[in-house]
Amino acid sequence: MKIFHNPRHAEHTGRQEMFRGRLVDCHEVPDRLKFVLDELQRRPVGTLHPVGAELALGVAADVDAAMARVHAPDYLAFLANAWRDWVALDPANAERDALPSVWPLPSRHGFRTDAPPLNFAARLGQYAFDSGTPLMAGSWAAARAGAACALAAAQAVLAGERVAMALTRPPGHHAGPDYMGGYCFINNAALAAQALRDDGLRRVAVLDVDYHHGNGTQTCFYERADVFTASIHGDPRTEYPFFLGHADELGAGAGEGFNLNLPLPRGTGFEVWWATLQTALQAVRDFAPQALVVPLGLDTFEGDPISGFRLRSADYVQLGQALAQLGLPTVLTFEGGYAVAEVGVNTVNVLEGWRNIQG
Ligand code: Q9C
Ligand code: ZN
Repeated sequence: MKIFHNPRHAEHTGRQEMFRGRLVDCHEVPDRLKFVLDELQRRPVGTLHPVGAELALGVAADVDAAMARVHAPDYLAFLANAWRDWVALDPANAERDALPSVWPLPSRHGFRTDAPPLNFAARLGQYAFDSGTPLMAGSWAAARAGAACALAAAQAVLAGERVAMALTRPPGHHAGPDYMGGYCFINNAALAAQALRDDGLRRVAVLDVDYHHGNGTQTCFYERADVFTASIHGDPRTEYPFFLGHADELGAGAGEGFNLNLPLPRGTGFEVWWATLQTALQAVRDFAPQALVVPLGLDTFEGDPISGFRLRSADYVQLGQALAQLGLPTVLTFEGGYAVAEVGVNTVNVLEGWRNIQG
C-alpha cells in the first residue's frame, strides 16, 4: 500500500474555533497526523511517500487544474488570497486566525447575491458555513499540498495499486464546490473521485465512513450518475453538519438514485454500525464501480471528544477487511478523528485489515 502524506500539513495549525458562544481549542490539530505517522513507524503496513517534493517539481499546474474540476474558480481565488486579504483588513489580524462572523441567509430571506461584498469579513462569511474552521497564513499551502496527495493516491490506483491513501490534513469531505467548513477547505475525496473519472474510469463510488455526513462530497456529485456517493453518519437532526445528510436525499436529475445516506442515532455501537456498513457495501456492489474512494474518518471511535458512535479500536481492522473484500481499486482520504492519542492505532488498524485480505 502506498501512503502519500503531506509534509506541509502543520502550516495549517488553528488556534481556536467558535463553539456555542465561546472560542475553544481546535480539535483538528497537527498531532493527529503525527500520531498516524508514528504508528506507521511501529507497524509499517505501507510505503510512505511525501508529496511536497512533487509539487515543487512541476505537478503544481496539474493540482490547480484538478482542484478547478471540483471547486469554483472564484472560491479557489478566494482561498489563495484569503490570508493576504485578512491581514489587509487590519494589520493586527496577522496575529489572529480568520473566522467568519457574518453570513448571508438563503436568498428567500431577501439578501442579495448579485452584489457581492468587498469587505473581507463578509466575503469569508460568503464562502464558509461555520465559524469552527479557522484559516491562517499556511492554510492554503497545506490544503493545496493535500490536494496533491489525493491526486497522487488516485494516480497510484490508476497505475495498478490496489489501494493508496492520502494522509493529509486539513480534511476535506465537508468542503463543497464553493464553500469551506467543518475544518475542510479542499475536498480531497471529491478530487480523487473526479481524477479517476477524468482518467477514463466510467463509474466511481464514494463510501464515507466519517462520523459526520460528507455534505461537501454529496453536493459535488448530487446531480451525477457517474459517481455514486454513500455516507454512514450521525443523524443530522442532532449531529453536525445539521443541514444535510438525511435519508431522503437520493440525488437529483441524472443523479437521482445515486446518493445514499444512512444516518444513525448518536450512541450507535459497532453491531448496528456494522450492519449498516453491509447495506452501504451492497449498494456499492450494485453500482458496479471501477474504483472506490473512502473518506476515512476515525471519529466513529468511542473515545472521540466531539462525536457519538461507539466503535472500538479492534473494529477498525474489520472495517479495513470489509472494504478490501470489495476487491475494488481504492483511494482512502484521511478525514476526521479527534481522539488524538488513539487516531494512529485506529487508522493503521484499517490498513492492517486491508493487508490481511491482500495477503
Ligand atoms: N466544537 C470532520 O470530522 N463542529 N469535521 C464540532 C465541536 C465541527 C468535523 C463542534 C465538526 C467538524 C472532518
Ligand atoms: Zn467527522
